[in-house]
Amino acid sequence: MTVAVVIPAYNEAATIADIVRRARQQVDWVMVVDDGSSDDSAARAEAAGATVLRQLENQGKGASLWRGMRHAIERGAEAVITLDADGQHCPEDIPKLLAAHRRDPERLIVAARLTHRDRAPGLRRFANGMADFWVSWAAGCPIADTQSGFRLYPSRFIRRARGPGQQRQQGFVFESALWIQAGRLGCYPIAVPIETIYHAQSRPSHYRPWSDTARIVRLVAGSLLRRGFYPAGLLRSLRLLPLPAIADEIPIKQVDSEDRS
Ligand SMILES: Nc1nc2c(ncn2[C@@H]2O[C@H](COP(=O)(O)OP(=O)(O)OP(=O)(O)O)[C@@H](O)[C@H]2O)c(=O)[nH]1
Ligand SMILES: [Mg+2]
Repeated sequence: MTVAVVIPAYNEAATIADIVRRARQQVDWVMVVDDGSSDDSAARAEAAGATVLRQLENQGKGASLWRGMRHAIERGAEAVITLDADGQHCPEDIPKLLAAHRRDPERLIVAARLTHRDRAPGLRRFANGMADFWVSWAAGCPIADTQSGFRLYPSRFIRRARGPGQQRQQGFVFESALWIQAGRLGCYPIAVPIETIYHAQSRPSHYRPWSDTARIVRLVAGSLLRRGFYPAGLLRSLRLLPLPAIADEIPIKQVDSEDRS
């Protein structure tokens, strides 16, 4: 199976080479999307063995992920694994995602930070718990750790999914939009548990708690409003109703655009 690892990077010179080297021990094809970094992330990634796609101006994590994912499937990848460049995701966990994909090739896989959750800062834990509830509701299926960027996407899903069109959707919110699309397409996510890692000395987060959370709230609110609050989705996300074998047939182009709400 041809698998590509796609790593979005914005000023990650401190960690990128180590992550690329470790990822290459698991998978031959590792791609870094450098998003207008002002440090030498791109050069370090290349020297460590990654293919580097460069964006001269910063476009956001979502836009970079989408570019890397499309690039990979256009060149024959059957699945794309995304992971962060800052050392919070261990490339050594990649085989767990691949094993889950072999068992269930149509579904998305999320590496969920379920072990040692107490290592995450309290506020972050609270925000992630809220996001899990609302995003799962809008997706109409239970999703553990919706804010984890360590995922496996089957190429069939990427071909059917819609990219981040508007500028406001190109950042972190895009990964939540993909969950909603996955629910609509019946590619219900499966979680594989991983460790929660927060390094004491790590750089400040690029996630902006207010504006990025507000974008996720708008995305979910717009999606729920358009579907009349989607009561079946709420019950399914809480495991009070079984998931349908065939997804609710809602064309992807009508969903997930906060700008149309
Ligand atoms: N391409 C691109 N990648 C980004 C951008 N902002 C963040 N990233 C990458 O996205 C990944 C996650 O960013 P973080 O800042 O660690 O955000 P987070 O992991 O959600 O938040 P924390 O839990 O606080 O670390 C890293 O690989 C970053 O380099 C961006 O503007 N463009
Ligand atoms: Mg991080």
